Amino acid sequence: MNILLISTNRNASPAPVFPLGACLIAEAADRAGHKATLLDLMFEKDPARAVSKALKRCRYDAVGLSVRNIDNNSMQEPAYYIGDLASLVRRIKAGTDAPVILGGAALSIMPQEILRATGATCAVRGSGTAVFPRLLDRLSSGQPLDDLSGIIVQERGEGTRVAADPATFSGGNTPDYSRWIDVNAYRSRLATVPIQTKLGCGFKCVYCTYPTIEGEGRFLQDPGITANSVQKLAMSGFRDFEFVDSVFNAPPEHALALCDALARKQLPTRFQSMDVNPLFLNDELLFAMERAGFSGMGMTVESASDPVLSGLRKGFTAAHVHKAAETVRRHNVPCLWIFMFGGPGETEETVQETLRFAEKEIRPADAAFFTIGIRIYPGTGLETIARKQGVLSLAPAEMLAPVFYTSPGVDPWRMEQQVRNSVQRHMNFLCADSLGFPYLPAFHQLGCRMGLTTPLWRYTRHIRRGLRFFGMDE
Ligand code: B12
Repeated sequence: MNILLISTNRNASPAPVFPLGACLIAEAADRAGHKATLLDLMFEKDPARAVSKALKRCRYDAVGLSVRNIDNNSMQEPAYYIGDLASLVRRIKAGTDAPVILGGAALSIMPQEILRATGATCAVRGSGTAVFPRLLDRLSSGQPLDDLSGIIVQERGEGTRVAADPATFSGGNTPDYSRWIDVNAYRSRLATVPIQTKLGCGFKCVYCTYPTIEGEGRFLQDPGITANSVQKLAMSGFRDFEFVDSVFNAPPEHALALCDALARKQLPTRFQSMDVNPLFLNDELLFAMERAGFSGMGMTVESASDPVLSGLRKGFTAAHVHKAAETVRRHNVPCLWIFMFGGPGETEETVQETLRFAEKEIRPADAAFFTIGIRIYPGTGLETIARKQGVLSLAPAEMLAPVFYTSPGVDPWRMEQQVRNSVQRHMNFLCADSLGFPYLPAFHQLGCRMGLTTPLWRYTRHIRRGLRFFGMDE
């Protein structure tokens, strides 16, 4: 079959992200004997026109859309992407009779709602590398779709989520990017190359969708295979890699083995992961990360206060957070501390406790990133808590446009003031809405031209001082 795949993500904040999922699906279709073309909308000036042009150029038998984001998870500056997606589907249907198939992380979270909002033919829930070729076979032979595992057809229930097929995962989890997308456009904006080293998440954080997207079981990629993939990409000029696993250092021995395998390769590369868990952080792992060439890590502690950590079911305590800060201070890997204010159990005192931690324990050269309010997704523990507390009354089907939780134990306005005061006084602190500020994409391009390397948050205090000098950082 002749397949058009469209990567619909146009969000360039904090940086454009390589469409890993879309490239993997294109390669899976290709391997199955179909002819796949990938249209990446990330840098298209007029995406609607680009789609119409593609549909006029060629006759396609199926159109697949990769949908990464529903929204931007920000209560302060919410962005919602499904409205644009619906317009895009309408435009595609006006230009072709081919079935429109949706897939991507967003579909794993709320498949029926997105199908209903867009009017697409069907959706794939979970990994598509094994399912998409099967779906194409059914389409080409005119067989029904709705009994195929992982496929959701409008208004016929939630469908089963398909776990990724380990066989497909271990064989082909780093696509040949240059074949599918404009890699230079990504690199010139300091985008990192995503690398997946495992699948699944066994943690029970109340707000999180990762177990829904990837499954609760765990499949670990052989570190030697990952290191070989990185080496291959390094040989074609890629330098900055980012591990996109749910949690990088769980299980810790897998992360350690991976760092050792990468260090042995002696590559001119830099690595990052935005999801490091304080529970499994120790000197041994940090030494290994230094040897492998880590240029940054995100420590997703969310809070430094026990009532909130327990309310969020993070599985660690404030003592672990403090210990992680001591460990980080003994090493050279730059660290972005990530906090989420307003979770179950949050009060004015717990906000103060977390801010005190950030102000005292985080090195000035490191950075802290604060979000306020937590996006509630259907099916999560947070949804149950919010309903019990009377914070949420919308039906699950109405939760596609973002809805946020803040603890009834704290006045949201007061909490925001507390956090903003701290950000005002500490130039290495960032709020979620700083990422939405209009200069960020330009900063990335400028940074790249100046020879700066990612992650740019390492320069937070310098950038903010510069902005403050020009009256642009209040
Ligand atoms: C790593 C990650 C990041 C990294 C990305 C680094 C990088 N270089 O890529 C960083 C930290 C930068 C990041 C940022 C953001 N992220 Co993020 N991120 C993730 C994470 C953990 C993994 C994504 C990934 O690469 N997965 C691996 C690839 C292979 O999987 P995949 O793309 O989903 O593709 C598979 C399937 O979906 C399917 N598939 C994909 N496309 C298609 C198409 C078709 C036709 C078919 C059939 C199947 C199919 O098959 C693929 C292969 O198995 C996910 C959560 C998760 N566990 O998925 C969140 C996630 C995608 N992020 C999310 C969000 C919201 C964001 C931000 C908006 C947050 C913010 N406020 O800054 C930004 C947006 C960035 C941007 N420019 O778009 C949400 C999106 C859902 C939502 N709520 O809207 C997720 C799901 C997390 C969540 N909160 O639930 N993110």
